[in-house]
Amino acid sequence: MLKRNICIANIQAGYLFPEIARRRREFAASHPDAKIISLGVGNTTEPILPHIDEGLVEGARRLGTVEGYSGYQDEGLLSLREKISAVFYRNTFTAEEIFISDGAKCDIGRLQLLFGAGTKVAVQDPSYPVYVDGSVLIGAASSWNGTGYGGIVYLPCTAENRYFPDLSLLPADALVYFCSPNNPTGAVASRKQLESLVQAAREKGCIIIFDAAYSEFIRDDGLPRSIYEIEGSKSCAIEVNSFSKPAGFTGVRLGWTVVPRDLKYSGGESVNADWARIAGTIFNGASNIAQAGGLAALDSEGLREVRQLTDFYLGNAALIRSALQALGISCIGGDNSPYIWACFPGRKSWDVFAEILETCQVVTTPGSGFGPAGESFIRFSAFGHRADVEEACSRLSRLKI
Ligand code: PL4
Repeated sequence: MLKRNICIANIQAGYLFPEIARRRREFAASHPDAKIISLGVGNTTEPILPHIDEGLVEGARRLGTVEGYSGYQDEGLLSLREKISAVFYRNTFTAEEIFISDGAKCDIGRLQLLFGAGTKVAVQDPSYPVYVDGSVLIGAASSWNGTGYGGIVYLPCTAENRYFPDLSLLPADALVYFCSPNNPTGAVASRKQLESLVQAAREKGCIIIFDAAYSEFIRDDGLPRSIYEIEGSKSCAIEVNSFSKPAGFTGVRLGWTVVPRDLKYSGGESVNADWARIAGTIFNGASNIAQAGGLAALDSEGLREVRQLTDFYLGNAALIRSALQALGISCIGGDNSPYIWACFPGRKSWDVFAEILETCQVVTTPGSGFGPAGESFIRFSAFGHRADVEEACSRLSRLKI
């Protein structure tokens, strides 16, 4: 018989979001009349807007014609890679530096193959659980010690440091995950902060995996949307991004990863060449229908729809944030991000999660699921129909804070 992979044995309990779904199902089974509203998982709810939808439909229609048919597209449509470079990076990358994916999460998982089991990993604490769980699965982190995983360096992001980590804690030669706008805190790093991150990474021989999945929610023009706005970042950063939230593609599945040619390992080898090798070996490309939709999302009408959709969710976020503030609950986020991070001092996150579910029949996400520094926090997601969000906000007043 084969032995179980020790990395899987090391991983703690269930993945956060299925665990929330399990508790929701359990509550629904014992409260069959409850009208449960989810402000939990960050899953889009609004229909894909017409121009982008037509791009998808047209992409599917073309497959039914001799002239328009296409098969495997391993590295992604050239036109889409060029369009991404033009729209997001002022044409500063060649198509060979942009890799089309089936979503940011999938590439976040695969990227660790570049570095392997012995890699030191540093994460913002709290952070999107895939960074840590993915590191455990590849063997870069060891077993759970009660508050965190051995081998992971947690960089606390708290009210005291205004949700930007103390970079003196960053170890040398580490892979560092950084997400801005941040999931779950909703904090957005300033240009100065990202400059200090890039400087620290370069000095310490680190590589940053910059997760920009929420960049289209930034409304403050002074805030950077990409790590590549920072000088020197091409030699120390990979960026992942996604069509999921800006275009409503959570179910369609489309994203991209930028691996600059300037990025090198300590031995001088090209990270870009290795990523092309890995992607070519274990990934067969994103759906060509999804890519047609992605192209539509990046022309002028598509970008207008992206703005309309993200404005809608930001409108939800503003409602949630003011409902919480009216109750005297201190929170951040929600202005340049679809997440609101609310503090319940002295309480356990899972207890507050249970209380909000019981009292308001609203599903949230417990902050402790994002890391030790998330304890006593609750994340509210702004992805929901407007009427549901309004109803959830009015029910929150039932809480006895
Ligand atoms: C639930 C910082 C959501 N089942 O859709 P993708 O793969 O292009 O992007 C996923 C992603 C990447 N980076 C960040 C994210 O927050 C997300 C999506 N996160 C959330 O509620 O935190 C959806 C989570 C999904 C999952 O496990 O990712």
